[in-house]
Amino acid sequence: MKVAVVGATGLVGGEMLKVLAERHFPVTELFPVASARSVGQEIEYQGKKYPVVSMEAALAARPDVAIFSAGGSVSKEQAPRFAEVGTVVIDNSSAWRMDPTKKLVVPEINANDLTPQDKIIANPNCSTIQMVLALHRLHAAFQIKRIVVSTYQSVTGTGKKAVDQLMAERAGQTAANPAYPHRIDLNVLPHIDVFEPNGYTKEEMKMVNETKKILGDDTIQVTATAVRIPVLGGHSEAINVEFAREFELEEVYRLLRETDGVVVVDDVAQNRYPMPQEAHGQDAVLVGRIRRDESQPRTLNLWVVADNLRKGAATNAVQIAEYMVRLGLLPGA
Ligand code: 2RA
Repeated sequence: MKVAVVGATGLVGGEMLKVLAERHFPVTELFPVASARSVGQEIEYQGKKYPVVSMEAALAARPDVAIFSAGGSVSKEQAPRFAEVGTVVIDNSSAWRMDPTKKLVVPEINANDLTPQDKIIANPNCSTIQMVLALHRLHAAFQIKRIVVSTYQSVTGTGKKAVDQLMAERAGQTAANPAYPHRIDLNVLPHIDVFEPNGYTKEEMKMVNETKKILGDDTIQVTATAVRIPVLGGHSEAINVEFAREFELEEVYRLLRETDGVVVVDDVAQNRYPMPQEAHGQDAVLVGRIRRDESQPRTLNLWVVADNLRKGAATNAVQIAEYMVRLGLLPGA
């Protein structure tokens, strides 16, 4: 496979390269793409150095697959150009996620919807991926009515600038080029992405809208509060979910244990519950603190943690590419 990684010098791009190598994706030629100021730099992939190339050079090479993680405006403009030359684009930005003509895919849930006609495939938002992966088998069994979710998100979701800000503040310095409008170390910001006219942030509305699209059910009600915390390892979520049908807790445990990509970490007697430090570097979505909401019927509380750069971004994208290879849906397959 000829593979282009667009946004190769970013945090997610770096993780994409790591995950492609770890999962032995059949890369025959690699085109790491970044902005003009990075062209000519080298990146390492499986012990070999590759020059960072321009968008035009990658496009001219007509890769079989291009994994984009370079922001919405780049994707909006460039993904159709790659699709036109026959490349399958897997896009990690929000540009195409809610486009009704594009699939929004978490492979364990809806990869079966992919067809040879899908040339631009959207990778969902990190905080949505981990939530729907934890909930989709429960939805099939008990029918979700409403989700109330609060997130505790790692600064890696913002990118290198935010990691630098956190580390500078932790070292007692002021960040030269801060990513956030406030200090993040020793602080908590109820603000991720921009505010919308309805008072919610874009991140919160992504959780509302993407959940319905991935689970294929517009009746699911979702309300979200997305919060940035001074953590590096992964995103955490407190999820309160109300079902239409009654459930037994034993059945919930069984379904979660049987869910591909989910690991139940729930032994409070031993102080075992998911934490970002533990999720860091793993592909699994960790689920714990599983308990009935005693304040209302048919309602469950969960605590869900995942490495947002891996299952929340790179791993999910590479899994989509693997699926396309397996089904012979990539041009070079
Ligand atoms: C964040 N959800 O954590 C974003 C990254 N896609 O800011």
